[in-house]
Amino acid sequence: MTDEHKHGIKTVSTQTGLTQFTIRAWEKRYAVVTPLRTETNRRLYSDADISRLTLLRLATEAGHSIGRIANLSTEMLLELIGTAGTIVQPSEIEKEVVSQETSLRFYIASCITAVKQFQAQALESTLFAASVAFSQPVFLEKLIVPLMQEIGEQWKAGTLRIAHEHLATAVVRTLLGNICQGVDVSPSMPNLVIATPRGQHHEIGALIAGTTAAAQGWQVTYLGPNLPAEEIVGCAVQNGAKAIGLSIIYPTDDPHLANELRKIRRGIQEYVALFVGGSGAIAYSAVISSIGAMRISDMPTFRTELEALRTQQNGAEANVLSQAENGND
Ligand code: B12
Repeated sequence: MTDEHKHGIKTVSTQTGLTQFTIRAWEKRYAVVTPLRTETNRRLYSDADISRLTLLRLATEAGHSIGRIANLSTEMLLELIGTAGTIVQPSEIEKEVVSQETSLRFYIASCITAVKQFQAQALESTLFAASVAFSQPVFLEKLIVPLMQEIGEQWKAGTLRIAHEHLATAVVRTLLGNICQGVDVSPSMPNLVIATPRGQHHEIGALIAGTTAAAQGWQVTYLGPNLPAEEIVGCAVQNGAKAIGLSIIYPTDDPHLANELRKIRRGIQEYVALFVGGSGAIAYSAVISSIGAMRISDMPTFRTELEALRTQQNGAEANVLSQAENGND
């Protein structure tokens, strides 16, 4: 048995949206995936198997017969589904190089279709398949962000209802929360507290920042949206956090927010870094720079800053502590 093969058929059924009967039938007739077997003959599947089965479900739902597509590679399946229902012969597909953009467009379109039909499980399994198919930065920045933006645009235009947006947000929130908290991090790694300040209710950006930091090895404490300064500070102090990440999206003219940010800065040690990101942060640039916080405008910069902080941190903290000890003498 390998580490990759860890999912029982029940989990695979939930994740892919296929019944256990269909999974067994496709395996037997078409060998679409080959699960490992335990000593007691239970099937065990890998993440890649789940991704493949999800694509096969999407392709069959798009009208392709399983018998004709069962042997296609994952890339070919993506291309097939991207061709709006035309059955392309494998030999033709092989000639094509499937670009990442095509795959991303397909996944986003599949997600929007699932949202429009209120199919939470299909949305979940499509996103899960994408999270396996792409690297984490690509999954977060080129799929989740544009997907949420598209949902926002369609909501504004009236082609999606508030209920559609709520369903999508609930699924994305749970998925990112699981990824963020599920990363195996060494206890010796520094702690980062992530939240959105009081009055800020949009939390997906904060979750993306948390997930990004967790992937860099940080221990992330995700507190969720709309938190008073005292609560963020209380958590950061108790955890001995080395950094705090805040997300600001909307509103961009809150008269109380500057004071909340100042309270957070005053409540934490000087060596604790304060990062502020999100599309609305620019509106608070003046206060962000006046309190020595860092406004982050993209995720690559966040990754670079986190890495620099992680390597510098030990020395800086030791200095502050030794100064404090000298002062106490
Ligand atoms: C989901 C959603 C909601 C949900 C939020 C639920 C939740 N739990 O998060 C709910 C229903 C609550 C909501 C409510 C409202 N919303 Co809304 N919402 C959205 C939507 C569709 C998605 C938000 C989102 O997740 N975006 C995707 C994230 C991933 O992008 P991002 O936040 O910019 O983050 C990126 C970066 O900025 C960065 N980042 C973000 N935070 C941080 C933090 C750190 C530390 C770092 C390093 C980086 C970083 O990371 C991300 C990746 O690059 C957006 C559409 C959109 N374009 O975003 C509208 C949107 C933000 N909402 C909007 C509006 C108008 C509202 C309401 C006023 C609607 C209403 N009439 O009631 C209310 C306001 C609620 C309130 N009290 O504040 C507008 C805002 C327009 C504006 N800027 O002026 C938008 C843009 C929709 C639109 N097209 O009009 N909304």
